[in-house]
Amino acid sequence: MRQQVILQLLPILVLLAIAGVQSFPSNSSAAIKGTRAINSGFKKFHIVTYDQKNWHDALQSCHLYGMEFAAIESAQDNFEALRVIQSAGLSNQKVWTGGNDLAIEGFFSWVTTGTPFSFQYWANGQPDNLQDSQHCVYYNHLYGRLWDDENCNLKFFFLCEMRY
Ligand SMILES: [Ca+2]
Repeated sequence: MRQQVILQLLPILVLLAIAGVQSFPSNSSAAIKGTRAINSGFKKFHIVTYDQKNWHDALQSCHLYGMEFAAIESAQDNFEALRVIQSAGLSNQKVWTGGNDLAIEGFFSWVTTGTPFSFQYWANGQPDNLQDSQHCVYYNHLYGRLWDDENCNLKFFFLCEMRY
C-alpha cells in the first residue's frame, strides 16, 4: 500500500523537480547558491554567503564564478557593496574586497583593474600594516564596516563583481 502511494506520487515529484530546474535563473552568476547581488551603475556586486576564503583563494573563486574581485571605485560602489553585505545578513562579518598593496607597500590598488584607489573608505588609523603583514583590504564590522588592511591569509567572506 505504502509503495503504491509512493509510485503514484513519483510522476508528480518528477514534474516538480523539472519545474524547479526550469524556474532556476539561466544567468550563471545569478544561479550561484547563496549570493546576493545589487547593481551599482555598470556593475553588480555578489557575495557568497556560505564560504570564507583567504584573499588569494577568494580571487580565484570570483574567477571560477565568472566574475571579478570587487573594486570599490566610487561612493556609489561603496554604498551598493555595503547594501549587498547587509542584505546577505553579513553585517557582523569581515568581508574581503579586491583592494591590496601586495606589489608596493602603501600603494593600494584594485586587483581587477590595476587602478590605484581614488575613492577611499578607510577606518580611522587604517591602513596600518600591523606587524608589516597586512596587504589586503576588507570591510571591518568592528570599525563600523569601514576599510582596514589585514593579513591576506585570513579567511573572510568576499565580494565579487559582475561588469556590464
Ligand atoms: Ca590594519
